[in-house]
Parts: sequence; C-alpha cells; structure tokens
Amino acid sequence: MEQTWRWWGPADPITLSHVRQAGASGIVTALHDVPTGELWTVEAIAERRRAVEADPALGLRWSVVESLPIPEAIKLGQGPLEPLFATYRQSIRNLAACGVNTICYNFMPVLDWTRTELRAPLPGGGTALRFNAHQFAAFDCLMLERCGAEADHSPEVLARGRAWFAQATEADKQTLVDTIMAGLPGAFDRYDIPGLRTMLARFAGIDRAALRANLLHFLRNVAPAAEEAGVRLAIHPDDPPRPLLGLPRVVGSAEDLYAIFAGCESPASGLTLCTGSLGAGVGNDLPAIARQFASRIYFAHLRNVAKEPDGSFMEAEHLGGDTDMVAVVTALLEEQTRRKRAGEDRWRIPFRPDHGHELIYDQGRPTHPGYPVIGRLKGLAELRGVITAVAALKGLAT
Ligand code: DNO
Repeated sequence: MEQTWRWWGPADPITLSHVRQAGASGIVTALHDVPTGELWTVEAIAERRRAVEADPALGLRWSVVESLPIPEAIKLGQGPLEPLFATYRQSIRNLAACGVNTICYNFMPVLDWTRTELRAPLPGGGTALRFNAHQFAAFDCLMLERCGAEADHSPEVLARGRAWFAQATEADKQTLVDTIMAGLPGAFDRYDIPGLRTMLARFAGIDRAALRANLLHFLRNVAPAAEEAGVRLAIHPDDPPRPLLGLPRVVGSAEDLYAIFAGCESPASGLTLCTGSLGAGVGNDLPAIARQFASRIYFAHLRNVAKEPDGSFMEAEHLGGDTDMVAVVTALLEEQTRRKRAGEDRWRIPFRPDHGHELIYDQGRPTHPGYPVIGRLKGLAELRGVITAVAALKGLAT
C-alpha cells in the first residue's frame, strides 16, 4: 500500500521534510485556493507538483487529489449544469496531463465532516475530535432554529441539549458554530447562522432520491472523461453517515455504495474507503464493505471511531475503536494481491492515516483540526506495522 500524507500546500506548517520523516512517500493535496467550480489550470497544477517534488532527496510524489470539490448547484441539480460538468472534466484532464490520476471528492451537501468538539480530552493530556449528539441537537433546534428539527433528535438527547444551551456562554455558542464549520477544507463556503439557513433553504426540496439522482447525473457526465484520461475518481463517504440539519446523505452505507456503482458502471468511478466516516454509521461492517467493494477502492482513509448509544462518537486511536482495522487492512492487501496477479499496473492502494489525536508537541501548534503531526505519525506507524505483519503472515503484496 502506498503510504501517503495529507499536505495542505506550501503554507502548511507541517513541511514536506516532516512528511518524509514520518515515512510517507505519497502526497495528498489540493489547490485549496481555487474557489469551488473554477478550473484547475495546468499551470497551477504543475506548480503544485513542482513544490511537492522540489527536493528529490525526499522522494515524494503527488499521488492523490483531495478534493476536487463539486459546486452545490450540481448537488442541487439546478441551473445550467453543463458548463460546470465541462469545467470539472477539464480539471480532470489537466490533472492527468500533469501525472496526477487519483481524485477524491465528496457529495455532502453544504457541510463537509461535522464535529462538535475539536479538543475533547484524552487520558494523559492529548485531545481528539468528537461529535456530541446533544450539542448538535442544541445547535440544530435552539441556535439554527430549524423548522421541524426537534423530530430529528431523541427526547433524551434534546433534553441534554437544552441543558447544555441553558448554561452555555455566547463564546461557547460561537465555538460550537466554528467547530461545526471547521470541516470545510477551503477558505470558501464557511457559513454563519443566517448563511447556513439560506443554504439549507436551497436544499429544502432535495430528498435522498433527488440527491442520489444528482450524484449519478454528475458521475455519468464526468466518469467517461476520467476513464479516457486514465483518472480514478474516489468518492468519499459522508461524515458522519446520517442526515444532518435535514440534509439528505447518500454515501453512507453498503446499500448507498451499491446504488452508486450500479448507477454508473464506469471503472473510473470508485471509492475512498474512509473507515472513520463509514465506521460512525451504526450497522456498517467495515471489513465486509471493504471486501464487497474491493475492486472499486482507489484510495483509503484509515482511522477509527468509538460510537456511543446516543449517536455521539469519539475519534479513537487508529487501531482502537469499533472497526477491526486488521481485518480491513487484510481485505485491502488481498485486493492488491488480486490486482497484481491480474497484471494491473496500478495495483497498489494509496492510503493515509486519517486524522490523529493531538499529542505531546502537537498541542498549541497551528495545524488543521484533525491533522496534527505526532498523532498522524503515530497512526501511520501503527498502520505500517499492521500492513507489514499481515502481508508477511499471509504472503500478500504490500
Ligand atoms: C476529513 C476529510 C474530508 C475529506 C473530504 C473529501 O478530514 O476526510 O474533509 O477530505 O470530505 O472530499
């Protein structure tokens, strides 16, 4: 498996030398400064590629784009979409022309990953990302005041949400808004409460079936161009994989994935197996999903979550939590071995340690939430150990 690392570009305080020291050889990055829907030009892509490869001694390559974001109009299925598809197709071709041929993207309306706490304490002083069902209920019902929101939360969770809200200061409430927005990776599309209400209103008529149809419409319009350019598209699951703020989610279960791949059979349409996102879904069996969709897995995000009965969850250690990571890694190594035996040249699956706890020297450093250096270095080292051991014991291709 190709060991990769998410790098936020030249301004990332975690440098390419740090990435090399952590042991990764592939870089996962994006042109975060290009607004969603605008073309990624060959010049801008080539410049980023040169930055990744600037020091040949590091031996790094740009292996995956994460993400090439999709305009909300495509998710809404509204307006003239053909120009948006054409721009997306051209960005794909431009990436291919620069030798970057795996693209991760997601189809989450309005929000990307959603948490309510960015620094939940761990024993010994580290911190982790966390989703508290009661705080999210307080946000939805009492701060956003979304019509009908009460019905989406259990009375027990709502009662705790009200109690939290009653004692929260204005600063606590602002922190909660900022935390819920923190998942949006670029500098764009961050909403305040009125902005969020406006966006939600635009999605009011879009149910699950409509969103799924819009996703398939997108795929049918871009996958053939990706296939022709030799590019693999890897859809990222919804995080968490459940409807939020009344917004439907369509990439959260084996059933969803089946519908996506049955609806667009192009081999260019594949999956980012994100064990943390899917793992937050009650009933998702990750090793089974990895086996069922093995041939479509073009990228993997490996991390773990510990779920709680009320819908809350905590980001766990990479090998801890609810998902059997050894079984997932085994399924990925088996798939690699199958591809290699079949003579495929791109048989190796890129993966990255997804998120990490803030540990030791991470604390107080200006990094992106979920992306500290030591926590990820630890996760990568643990995963590398599992890969090495499983491959050796079972005779599988690494
Ligand atoms: C969170 C990430 C997501 C992911 C996008 C992919 O840390 O896994 O932000 O990059 O959803 O499109």
